[in-house]
This record gives sequence, C-alpha cells and structure tokens, in this order.
Amino acid sequence: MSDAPEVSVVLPCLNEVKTVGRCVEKAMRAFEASGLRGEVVVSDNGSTDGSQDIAAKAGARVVHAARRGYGSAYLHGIAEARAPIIVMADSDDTYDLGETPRLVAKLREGYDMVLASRLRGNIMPGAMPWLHRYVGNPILTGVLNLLFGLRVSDAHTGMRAFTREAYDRLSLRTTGMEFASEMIVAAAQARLRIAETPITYYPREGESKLDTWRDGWRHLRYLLLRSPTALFIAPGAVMMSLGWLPLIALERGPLTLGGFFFDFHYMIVGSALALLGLQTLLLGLQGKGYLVARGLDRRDALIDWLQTHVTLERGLLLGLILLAIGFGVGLNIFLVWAQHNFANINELRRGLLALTLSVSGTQIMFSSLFLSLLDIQVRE
Ligand SMILES: Nc1nc2c(ncn2[C@@H]2O[C@H](COP(=O)(O)OP(=O)(O)OP(=O)(O)O)[C@@H](O)[C@H]2O)c(=O)[nH]1
Ligand SMILES: [Mg+2]
Repeated sequence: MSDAPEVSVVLPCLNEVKTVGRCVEKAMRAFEASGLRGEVVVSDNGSTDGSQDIAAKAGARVVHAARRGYGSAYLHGIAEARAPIIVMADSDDTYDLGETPRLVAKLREGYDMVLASRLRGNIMPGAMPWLHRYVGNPILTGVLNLLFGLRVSDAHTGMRAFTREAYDRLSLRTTGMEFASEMIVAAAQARLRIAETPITYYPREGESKLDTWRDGWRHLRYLLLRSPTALFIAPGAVMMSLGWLPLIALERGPLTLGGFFFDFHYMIVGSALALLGLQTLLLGLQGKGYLVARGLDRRDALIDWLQTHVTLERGLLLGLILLAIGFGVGLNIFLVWAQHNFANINELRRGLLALTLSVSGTQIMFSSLFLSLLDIQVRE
C-alpha cells in the first residue's frame, strides 16, 4: 500500500507562535487515534515570531506563501497539500483539531464539503466578540444565504473539510479574509453537496488578524459583486418600470387619481427613473456576462435566454428603433413649433418622452456592443 496521505490538514499562519505547535500536535494525535494517514501543512507568510520552527518541530510541513493574506495562505497551502481530502482550520487553537476525523467521517458520508458550525455548536465565553456573534456573522451569513440560495448557519467558520476534486472545481482566487465567503459562494454555484456539523469555538491566544470593519466590508463587497442579478438587474428592472408608468400614463395630459392631481412633474421623475433603471439593468447584464465569461458564475435561465435570443445585431436594432421613435417624436415637436412660426409652445410631455426614448436607445446600443465583446473567445 502506498503511504500517500489520505488527509491534509492545512493551517494558515501569521505570527501564531503560542498556538501553532499545539494545533499541529492535536492534528497529529487525531491521525494516530483514528488510524488516518495524514499530513499537516502550515502555510506561513512571513511570521517573524518563529512560528515556522515551532510548526516544523511539531511535525508539520511548513510552506511559504509569498503573498500576504488569509486567502493567499490557503491558495498556496492547499496547492501544496497532497491528500484527496483537505481539512482547513486556523492555527490559533480556536478550533479543536482533534475533531479532524469527525469532519472526515462526515465528508465520507458522501458530501463534497463539510462546514464546522460555531453558531450551531458552542461558543466559549470570550471566543467571539458580541458584535461578531450577534451582528456581523448572522447578517453576512443571512445575506449569503439569501443571495446564493443556501441555508448555512456560519458562513465564516474557519474549520472546513472538502475533497480535492470539489476544491479544484471552485477555482478560488481571493487573497484576503473574503476567501471564506468566496469558497461558499463558489460551492453554491458549483452545486456542491454541503453538510454542517457543530463545533466548539475557543478563545484565541495571540493577536487577532481579523479587522471587524475592514474584513466585514471585504466579505459584504464580495457577496454583492458576485450577485449582479440581485444587486443590479432586478432593482434596475423595477426602477425602469416605475419610471415608464407616469411617462405613459401622463403623456396625453394630467390625471386625477383618488383625489390626487398628477401632472408632468411626475414625468420628469419618471424619465430620470427610467434612464437610471435601464442603466442599472444594463450594468447588471454586463456584470453577469463578465462573471460567466470568466467562469465565476453559473449559467442560469437568464444567461441562456440572453445567449439564445439576444445578439449584437438585435440589440443594435432595438436600440436603433427606440432612438428612431424618440427622434421621430422630437421631429414632430419641431414641426409643430415651425407651424407656430417658432413661437412659444408647450410640448414638455412629448419632449420628455422623446428624450427618454432616444437616450434609452443609445444606451442599449452601446451596451450591446460591450456585451458582445464579452462573448469573444479568449485566445490561449
Ligand atoms: N499565512 C497567513 N495567515 C494569516 C494571515 N492572516 C491571518 N492568518 C491566519 O489565518 C487564521 C485566521 O486569522 P484570525 O486572526 O484567527 O481570524 P479569525 O479567526 O477570523 O478571528 P479570531 O476569532 O480573532 O481568531 C489564523 O491562523 C491566522 O494566523 C495572513 O496574512 N497570512
Ligand atoms: Mg482565529
């Protein structure tokens, strides 16, 4: 039988001299107790407190990640790991690495990824600040679940297990703490089978590398940028529809509805909303197209529809038609004006319509050009 490891425990480490040795030992003892053939890889990127020596003495293979950051340390450490199963955890002894075999066993039930949940498990006093426990973590986890159709309880847990094969399908690339979010987002999009198992979270020794606001924002920003449908396409479509409502309804003249009087002022607001909405919608489509082109998003019904029905020529044609109608309305206003010997006339309603149509048409033409650019094959 070969002596290649069955499990690689990967620990990112930045100045954790007090604890990294203990973490490595706990993992090694767990291997022995459970009969798993395992290795521990410590991915260090520039500890200046001697963490590397302590980790190596405890039996780990220490690798050096050139680029700073939690994500970088994992990208490098996991690339260096040799086993078909990876278990990841912090090297600050906040997760009990003695639990490694339990995570592996859960994975072997047929899951692609196992998340050790602190919020469904046990959080020891002093292990997690109040703000993270009751505000940051639940809100960010909730946003992630909502945007990506998951039901995980602790999206930022640092202890996870997954198969190498599943990991390779995720093509992760973020370098900071948002790596934790990226992994789960990518897992959702790759439709991995994800399980959770409760775990106890202990207070850390040594200095935390987590910066509440900077890292919280990195997570949130990442989640938002990865979901153009929720962030741009849907709100843009709603805004655009709301904008066109008064533009159409008030085109002939003012209306009284339920005792309220509506005049062209609403058309001005409507025009702004219709244009802003269209702009937002088109930006969302471009964002989505970009993510799909780079393999960062799942092909979904919207993309399939776009790819079968929307071509550059059709986009240009639609834009051109709207522009032509807008121009036609404008021309008509001009003719009326000429008929009145260029005297003062009031054509505000139709003017707003002409403006909104022609700007919309132009935007659609430009966006079609850009979208078609995303379809161009990357030359190897
Ligand atoms: N190699 C490397 N490791 C890092 C870097 N930043 C953080 N780490 C490690 O990543 C793990 C997670 O960082 P922590 O500071 O524990 O963050 P956290 O667990 O979210 O926050 P705490 O609850 O305060 O521990 C620790 O083992 C760190 O040593 C980095 O830039 N490079
Ligand atoms: Mg930690």
